[in-house]
Amino acid sequence: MGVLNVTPDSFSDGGRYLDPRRAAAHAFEMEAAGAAIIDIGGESTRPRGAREVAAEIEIARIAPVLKRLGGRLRVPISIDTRKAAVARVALDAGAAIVNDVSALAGDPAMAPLVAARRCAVVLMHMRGGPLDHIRFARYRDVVGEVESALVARARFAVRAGVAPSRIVLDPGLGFAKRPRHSLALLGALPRLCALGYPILVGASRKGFVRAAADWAALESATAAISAIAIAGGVAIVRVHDVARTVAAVKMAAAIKSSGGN
Ligand code: PMM
Repeated sequence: MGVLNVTPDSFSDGGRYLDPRRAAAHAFEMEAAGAAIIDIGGESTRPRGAREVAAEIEIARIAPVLKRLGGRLRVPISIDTRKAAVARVALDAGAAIVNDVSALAGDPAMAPLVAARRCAVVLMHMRGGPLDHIRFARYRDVVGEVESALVARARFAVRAGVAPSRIVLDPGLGFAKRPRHSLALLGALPRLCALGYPILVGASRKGFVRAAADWAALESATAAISAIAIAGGVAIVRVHDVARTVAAVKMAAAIKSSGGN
C-alpha cells in the first residue's frame, strides 16, 4: 500500500502533494513501482499530534486527486479518513477501501456506510485521538491488549453489517505506542495474523524507526520491517517508498513460498 498524503502537515511528506496534479502523478508512480493499493489521505494523523480538520477541508483536498485518478489507476484506492462524509465522496469516486485509524469509532455514520457500500475496511488500533493518543501509551501486555481491542472492533464492524471477509486489522504502530510497544507488536505478528483477518502494518518513517536508523537509512529500515512483516504473515504493508519495499517484500515472499524452513 503506497501512501499519498494530500495534507500540508503529514510528518514526513506534508505539503508535497497538495497540488492535485502532483498528487495524481505520484499515485501513478507508486503504481508503476509495484504498489497494489494507493492510500489517499486528506487529514494528517501523524503520531506526533496532528490538528483535526473539517470534513469539507478533507474533501477539498482529496476530491480533485480522485477525479484525476478516476478510472485510470488499475490498483484499488483506499481512503484514509475517520469521517463518513469524506469516505462517501471517495467511495463515490471509485475508492474500494476505507482505512479508518479510529476503527469505526470516530464517526457513528462510518460503520453503516461501510456496511451499505460493501467496501473493505481497515480497522486500526489506537487509544484517544490523533491529538492525544500518546498519553494512553500504557500497557501491561501490549500484544494481548491490542489483540483483544482489535477483535472487539472487528466484532463491532460485523454487528454493524460488515462482512468479516472485508475486514483488515492493523495494530497501529506509533499510535498510543512507545517505540518498545511498536517493536513488541512487530515481534508478535504471527500471533496477530492467527486472528484470521488480514493484517496491515504501517511502520514507514515512524518515530520508532527513526529512533533506530538515521534519516538516510530510514527507507532501508522500513524495507527491512516490511520484509519481516511479510515473512510473519502480514498481508499489507503501508509505506512511502514503494520501490524499495516491493523489492524487500518480493524477497520475503519468495523465501516464504520456497517451502524451506
Ligand atoms: N499511519 C498513518 C496514517 N494512516 N493508517 C493505517 N491503517 N495504519 C497506519 O499505521 C497509519 C495510517 C500515519 O503516517 P503518515 O503520516 O505517514 O500517513
